[in-house]
Amino acid sequence: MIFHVLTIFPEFFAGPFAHGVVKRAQDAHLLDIRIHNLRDWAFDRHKTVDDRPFGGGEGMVLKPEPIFLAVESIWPQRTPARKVILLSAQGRLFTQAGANRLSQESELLLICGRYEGVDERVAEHLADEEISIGNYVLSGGELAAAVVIDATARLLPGVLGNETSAAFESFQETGHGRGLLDCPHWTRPAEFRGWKAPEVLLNGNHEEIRRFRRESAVEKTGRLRRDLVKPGPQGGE
Ligand code: 9D3
Repeated sequence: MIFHVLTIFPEFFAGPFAHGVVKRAQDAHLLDIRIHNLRDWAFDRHKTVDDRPFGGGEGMVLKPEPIFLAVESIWPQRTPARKVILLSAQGRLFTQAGANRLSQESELLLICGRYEGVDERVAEHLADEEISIGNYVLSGGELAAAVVIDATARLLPGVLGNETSAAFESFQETGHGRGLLDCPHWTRPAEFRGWKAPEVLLNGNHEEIRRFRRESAVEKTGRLRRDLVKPGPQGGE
């Protein structure tokens, strides 16, 4: 899978993709991440990519011209298989289902918003989708792009050893049932600073272990993620 990333901070991406699963996927040629500097498509003396918002107000807005030119030069032929995604705070919420869907694509171009936002003509006439990674304010789309790429890349066949996507379905949710958090985990030492790992996990009774894991997943989901158990008002923090 190929990811293009359009950004005014190309250096930002040296870190997030240089380690772990995403690094290995690139080394194995299962994943190719191409970073593009938006300023390469700004042709005035100062390589201007932003301007003041019409109607007044705080901050600056990314101009449409460099963004359209960049996408049209990265993809001179726009096919339905080449989807453009705008990362913005106003986008549709990115979820695991969204990662699954994107992992079926062969080539994506992610546009990272910055400043107060991006000229709306990009969302209306260039991007196929507008995505946000959560209900909090970031200072730009770069961290969001790294999140989307990480969550999507680890689903690609071969990346985690999930060779067939069918076999991987059962991998996605733990065996504890859909919509629950994963169960808590412990490792050695069996006792650390007086805190003991649950005895049941040490006794080798796999039926009991399965029941304990399911119950602890249900308990923790209810305590930390009531929203996954039942809808309704509940403060996040
Ligand atoms: C509430 C007025 N503005 C904040 C002072 C709106 C705003 C503009 C620009 C909020 C965020 C941003 C920059 N954020 C992104 O580009 C962004 C983002 C995010 O802020 N949250 C979650 N996902 C994303 S994806 C891109």
